[in-house]
Amino acid sequence: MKIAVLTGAGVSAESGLGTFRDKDGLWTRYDLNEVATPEGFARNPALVHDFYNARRANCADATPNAAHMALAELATGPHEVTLITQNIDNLHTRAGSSDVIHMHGRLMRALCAACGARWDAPLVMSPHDHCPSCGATATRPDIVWFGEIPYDMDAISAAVATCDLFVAIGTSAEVYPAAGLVELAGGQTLEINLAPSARANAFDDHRFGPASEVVPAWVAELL
Ligand code: BV8
Repeated sequence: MKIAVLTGAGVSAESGLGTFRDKDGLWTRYDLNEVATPEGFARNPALVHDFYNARRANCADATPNAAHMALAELATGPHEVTLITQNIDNLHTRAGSSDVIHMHGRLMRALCAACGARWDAPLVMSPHDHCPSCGATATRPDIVWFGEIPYDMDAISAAVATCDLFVAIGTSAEVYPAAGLVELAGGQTLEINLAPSARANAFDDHRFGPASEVVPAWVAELL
């Protein structure tokens, strides 16, 4: 089968990386307008760098869990798997998945807002960092903030529209265009989550429970 998988923060929750909207989620502790919008970055780049420096440190200390490992194993079988993630952590790649589509960017990458150059981010970024290409001090985390266009939308739309099976794992389906991909899905649709998401009714099938338990069991069936 052609399988398109979309993951969200729930797949990394059991690796100790907080989700956004659950109890004590990131957006309950930080104002997303301050730390995850281009306007917030323009107002206070130091505040935004501190926010992502803390998440980069957490990510460096975290390890992939059984859900990440199972999705990497799924791609080694007979099925053609496209792995799309809303997550900015690198746990899918560290679990062995290749060609992961990071539609909202990557914590471990830096971007020059002046010339568009990209490079591996240092653990700690600051507003005084110079771009290694043009020298400007306009460096930012290579992350898609609210109001910005997600990355690789053409490849994502094509993979979802032509798949036999679309699976959303660990996402609340509150943020668009990611939450609308189920509408685009050409084949069967399955939601794997701790609890029904905001778009649960749009899916044909559902499996509820912790990703580290439900995803390996589902992958074992497919393999
Ligand atoms: C854009 C990077 C134009 C930063 C992120 C239509 C309607 C309404 C609003 C809009 C709309 N279209 C656009 C908008 C505006 C906005 C939006 O959607 N706002 C929301 C808040 C209403 N969207 C945008 O601005 C997007 N850009 O639209 O540009 C455009 C339009 C069309 C086509 C092209 C361009 C840009 C959005 C990207 C913003 N950046 N992240 C950062 O990470 O700091 S979004 C961020 O939140 C995440 O990346 C993720 O994408 C998103 C949602 O989070 P989830 O991953 O779902 O996490 P959440 O905590 O919400 O849920 C966790 C789930 O896991 C829960 O369901 C829980 O039950 C479950 N769970 C928990 N533990 C476990 C578990 N499941 C299994 N096992 C467990 N152990």
